[in-house]
Amino acid sequence: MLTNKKQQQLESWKSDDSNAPLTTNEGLKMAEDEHSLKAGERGPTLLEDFYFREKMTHFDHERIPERVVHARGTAAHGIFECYEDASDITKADFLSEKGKVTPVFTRISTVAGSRGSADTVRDVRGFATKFYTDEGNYDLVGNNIPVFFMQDAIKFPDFVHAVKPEPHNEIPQAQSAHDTFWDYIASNEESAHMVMWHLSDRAIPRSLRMMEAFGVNTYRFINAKGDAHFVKFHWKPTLGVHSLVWDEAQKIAGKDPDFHRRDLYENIERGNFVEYELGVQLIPEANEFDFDFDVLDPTKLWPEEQVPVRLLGKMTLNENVDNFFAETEQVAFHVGNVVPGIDFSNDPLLQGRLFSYTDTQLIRLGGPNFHELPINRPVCPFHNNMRDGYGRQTINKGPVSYHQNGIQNNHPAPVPEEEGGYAHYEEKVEGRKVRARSESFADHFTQARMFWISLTDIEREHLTKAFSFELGKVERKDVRQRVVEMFSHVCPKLATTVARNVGVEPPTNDKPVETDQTSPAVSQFHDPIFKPDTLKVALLTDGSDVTDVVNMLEEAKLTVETVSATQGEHVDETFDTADPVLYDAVVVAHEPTDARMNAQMNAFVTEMYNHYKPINSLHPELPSFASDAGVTTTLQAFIEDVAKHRHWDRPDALG
Ligand code: HDE
Repeated sequence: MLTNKKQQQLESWKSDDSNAPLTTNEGLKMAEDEHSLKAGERGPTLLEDFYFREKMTHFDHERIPERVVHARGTAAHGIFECYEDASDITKADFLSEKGKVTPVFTRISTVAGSRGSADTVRDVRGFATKFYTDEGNYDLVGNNIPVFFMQDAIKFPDFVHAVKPEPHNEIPQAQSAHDTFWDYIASNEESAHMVMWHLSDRAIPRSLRMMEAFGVNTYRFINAKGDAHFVKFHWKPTLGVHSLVWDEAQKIAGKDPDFHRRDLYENIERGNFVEYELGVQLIPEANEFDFDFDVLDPTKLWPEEQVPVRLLGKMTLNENVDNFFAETEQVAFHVGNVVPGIDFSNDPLLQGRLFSYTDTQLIRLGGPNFHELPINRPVCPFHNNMRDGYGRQTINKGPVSYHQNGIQNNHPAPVPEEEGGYAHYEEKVEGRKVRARSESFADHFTQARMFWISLTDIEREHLTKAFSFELGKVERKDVRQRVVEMFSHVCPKLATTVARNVGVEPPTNDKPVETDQTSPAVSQFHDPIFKPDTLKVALLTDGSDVTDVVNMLEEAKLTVETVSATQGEHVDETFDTADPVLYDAVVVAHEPTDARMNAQMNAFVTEMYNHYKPINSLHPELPSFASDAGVTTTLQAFIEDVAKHRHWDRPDALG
């Protein structure tokens, strides 16, 4: 098991209770934990029972508010390794030396659902990383979609109210397919670009290990000479970008609501460590106005063809948490946690986020000392004159808690910039105080259309279906009509198809916004990475030994589970506990032993077919399919098919 500086720090906070006597929180050993103290065996419980009181009081208080957004998440520890000295663009120390290793903790989340909601809902995924650098904690708090629903943070509470379950009946959970979300969209055209991504397959990832992530907001890099670049951050998964299909995603939400967190946890436990490369897009400050979008507008991406991504290093998630609450739940990210060499831009969404993250931790984690929780502590020393408050742990010595002071020779003392002290970038700013938005933020459809016309046919088909599903769930006809009208500016044909599917009039507008600009990089099929590694195969057997087949598949780095009618020595799951939606591919190893098993196998394989997944049969009896795309009879051919994930050339598939 790998350890790092942060892991070592956390060790001192860990408690191994496995062989320990039971005590109170004061350390008193207890002789009993079955019965409360009573006046007589059938009598009332006595107030004197300090252990009962302590146990019950602690229990009564063991819930904290869930995150107002991103409540459902999962996390892992890891390391970030720097590829090269990037001091030409930033003086950030963790990016200054080839091979330099920094401990990290990454939490990946859905946005709208509550803590107990399902993993595979259609939603944006949050992707927040805390780098425990030698210069203090740096938090990169991003999403798996490169743009956002709005341009100004003041609209965030409205948007979140609209997407969350409706307030009168708390329905639906973790879904955008309802009236208030789509009413918000139709009333706020700046969301058009983000909605196109939200309806794309990016919003239903196959695995948290197989999605890109983005910093979204525009930040600044500053080097030691004081040169500044605008910067956008990217995470690129080494397993490639892959998605579920919608029918499958919905079924998984019931069959295994923990599908994504289980996949992440189990793969790390198996030693299949999870890798993402960190990249940056850079625009020198001098070129701020050279683009047909405003570099500060968070509803716009910087096409990778115009501003290439430079890779700076790789993150490897290699260790699961020991305790979900202490680590995953109590971790507190903040976009304002930066290190020298990284600064902010005037992106109005980012500016608002800078306020919100500390503010929300104060209520969620109960006071101003959340930075002292083990998971949040930096690995470098920290000293200042902030004192007291709920749950304070540090025991500051001496009489001084103020600056300037003479008693301690003015310590803790500020550090000059040349010696590593953080100094804000001295951007010149002037303007009138106005509640307004720049005219350069006014175009809401060009990049939405650019996204649409850059997708492959399959992606466009999925997006059209997603639109029809989502709007199909909207009860108010006028909302459906307004959405169709709005998206006619992206593509009148798309809007007309959706209008027909959801029973409203075709849009009156028949001309899309004028652009033929494409950005092939936005398609997840552009330059795809296809590997069989870690994909999960169901091996349908009659219960007998299939070690040879398992070995061969595992040699190809696949994960294999045997499925049969009943539990047994060579069986991992039964047809009762397994389900085709939980696997990437299926091998039928044996003939069914009876009619019931025949029906179970056929149902299993047919579902895999409907979701475009590779199918292999080592015996000739298979249901007959109209297309043999991704249907093989040798394991070698099957492994190649699995690497490709889905086989779309199945016109009769229902998924
Ligand atoms: Fe967040 N966001 N956000 N957000 N966000 C929170 O902070 C907020 C935005 C993101 O795993 C909250 O600790 C505002 C964009 C992630 O713990 C809160 C605005 C992006 C996480 C908050 C945004 C994000 C959060 C809730 C608009 C992608 C989960 C709990 C101006 C770049 C972090 C918390 C974790 C969490 C505010 C928009 C990413 C309320 C005001 C854009 C990944 O502070």
